[in-house]
Amino acid sequence: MPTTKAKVLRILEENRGQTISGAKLAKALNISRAAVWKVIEELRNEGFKINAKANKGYNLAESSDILSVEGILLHSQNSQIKREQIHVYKTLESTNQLAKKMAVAGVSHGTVILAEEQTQGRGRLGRSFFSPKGTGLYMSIILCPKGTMDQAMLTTTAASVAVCRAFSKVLGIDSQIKWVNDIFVNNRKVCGILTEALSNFETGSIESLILGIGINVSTEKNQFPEEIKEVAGSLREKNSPNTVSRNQLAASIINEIFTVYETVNPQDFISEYKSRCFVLGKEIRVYRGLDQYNAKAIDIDSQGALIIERPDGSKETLNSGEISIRSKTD
Ligand code: BTX
Repeated sequence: MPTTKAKVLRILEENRGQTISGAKLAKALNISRAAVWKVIEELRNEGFKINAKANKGYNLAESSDILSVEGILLHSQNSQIKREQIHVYKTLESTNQLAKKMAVAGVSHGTVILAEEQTQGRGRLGRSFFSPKGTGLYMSIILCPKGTMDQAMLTTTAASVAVCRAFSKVLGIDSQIKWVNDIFVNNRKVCGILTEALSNFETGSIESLILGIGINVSTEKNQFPEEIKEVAGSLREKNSPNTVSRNQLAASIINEIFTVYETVNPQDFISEYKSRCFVLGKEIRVYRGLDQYNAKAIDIDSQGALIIERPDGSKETLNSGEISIRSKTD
């Protein structure tokens, strides 16, 4: 059941930018005007930009961009996602970490965890993901597939395509994929995806997949730590006229992920993955554990694995690992 605060927020979100009188809110929710005022103050304290005009009422500013269950539900066309499956936090060490705990505790397929900031955002291979407050989207989706590790790889591939589709639909931004699952806009990494699997050791089957998605939405260039300044980028500049909220972007990504996840024929999204994958045809350096070597990226197979050709002409299929594109001088 939504709380009174959630109900007030929903009405404000539905009427974003428009002023609604305290009396109207009070009547719609069957509470007193004083109770409305109290809830508005609580929301303001949480960071929502709510303007109050004497004798007119309240309005949620177009520029208010705080993550909320209400905001996500409002933009979510996916009837599968239920209010109780969306969890929004101010701060977490890592959304993937909490998602794992929740998956072990048995939460349902489709549960989503988001945070305004992560203090220990995780990347792949023990790396970290810079996750500053309020300017990014850091979320984890718990999926309970019925299958093996192959499907885990395919799910990651599908998620990359889903994120690109959402960027295109809600922001009109064209994005490219660097195998395995980094998303680039204007040659800069704006998104990383970390998929972690919880498997049953006895049967070898996957009990749940944690799909972690980190996006720099409006993190400014000078905010990024020195070591990633030349690589990292954001979807939009701070204060840009683009009024798409992070709630809207999150809802679109969730929606696209469920759509591709349920695709009967994976080749539909594999072909899109390939067309967005900018490493194909390029000379690359492959890093696998302690081993590293040169190769050429040739193709993506039906499971999302990278097919490479080594200088001696032999071909190899990479199911995991790390690559970088070589410059002519490497
Ligand atoms: P990755 O290992 O491919 O990327 C991490 C590497 O990318 C870092 O070593 C650094 O070089 C660079 N990097 C770090 N932070 C950023 C950033 N904000 N933007 C661009 N480049 C960066 C990619 O791992 C997977 C990242 C998943 C992050 C999500 S956020 C929600 C979920 N929770 C969690 O802890 N992780 C996932």
